[in-house]
Amino acid sequence: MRFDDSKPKTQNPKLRIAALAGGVGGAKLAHGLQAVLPPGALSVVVNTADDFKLWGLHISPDLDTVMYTLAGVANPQTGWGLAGDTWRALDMLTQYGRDPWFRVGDMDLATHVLRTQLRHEGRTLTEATANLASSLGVRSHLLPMCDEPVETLVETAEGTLNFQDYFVRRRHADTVTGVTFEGIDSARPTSAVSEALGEVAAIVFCPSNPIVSIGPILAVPGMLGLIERSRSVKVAVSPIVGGAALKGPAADMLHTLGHEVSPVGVASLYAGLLDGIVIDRVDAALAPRIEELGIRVEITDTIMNSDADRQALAETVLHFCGTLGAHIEMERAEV
Ligand code: FO1
Repeated sequence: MRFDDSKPKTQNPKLRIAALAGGVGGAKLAHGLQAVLPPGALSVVVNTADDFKLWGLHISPDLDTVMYTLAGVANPQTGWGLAGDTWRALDMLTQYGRDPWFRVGDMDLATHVLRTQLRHEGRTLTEATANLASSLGVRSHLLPMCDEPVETLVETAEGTLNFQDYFVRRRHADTVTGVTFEGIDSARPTSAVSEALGEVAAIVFCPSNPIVSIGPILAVPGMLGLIERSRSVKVAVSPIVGGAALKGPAADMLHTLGHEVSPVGVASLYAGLLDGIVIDRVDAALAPRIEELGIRVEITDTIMNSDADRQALAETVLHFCGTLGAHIEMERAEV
């Protein structure tokens, strides 16, 4: 069994790209980037603050969403879980009188069982992830943001809720008045993450929720310094299009936490870190306000309904990085 697969291996570091991603939206762009870049050129740093324990298993929803998407085996309807999965284990739990509120499929269960076993054997989350991803044939480097446990907690009128409790069990219906990342003070970027963000041509902030998906990655002590010191071009793709989120509760959360629900609000959250931001055509009129923040703007179609959309957006992002000074080598995408 090999556990060193998390190290970026492409020869020339200038040709490497790092992406920061949460779940479904981030996974789609990462998939497009993987398709247009040479094998091994992409490292994806993934949020792990959504991780939690269920039925005694270590579940890493965002890592699994990105892993299944990059492996081409994700459920196309939900974006999370596996295509063609079945629910017999959950049916059995129901027979035992338990509430299977978190829909773990039978094949997905194997991922959580093996991750939990690898962790019990003393492997870090980074090592366990590399093992799972390489077994599925993922040709990019899938990197947890840190190896220490971090847990997103949301403040609501019902009290403080664990993220999955808020997001899945309660269907993100509660108004969020605060967000904290428990355990973040003890977290550190892993050596694989430091290396991946160090000498790269570009760092891409995927269109994931800026508060609860990209937010925890940036909150890991030392992460901002790594990004700031990296001499790469830094570009984000706005997850807010026409005043709404591409998926999930990002728009409501931005609003209740006092941010503008627009690409301007997203750009303001990342201000000081970004060279550029890619926004949707429907938000074109906002470009001058973003440029006032010292952030260059690229306008394109950002909704990814197909593999072709993912690759087209990835190519636009990489060309934009090129106009901002990054040297990037693409290869013809496999469709
Ligand atoms: N999201 C849901 O909305 N409902 C589910 O039952 C659910 C199950 C699930 C199982 C495994 C997995 O890896 C992800 C799963 N997700 C589910 C998605 C996930 O919890 C969220 O999308 C992310 O945490 C937010 O990025």
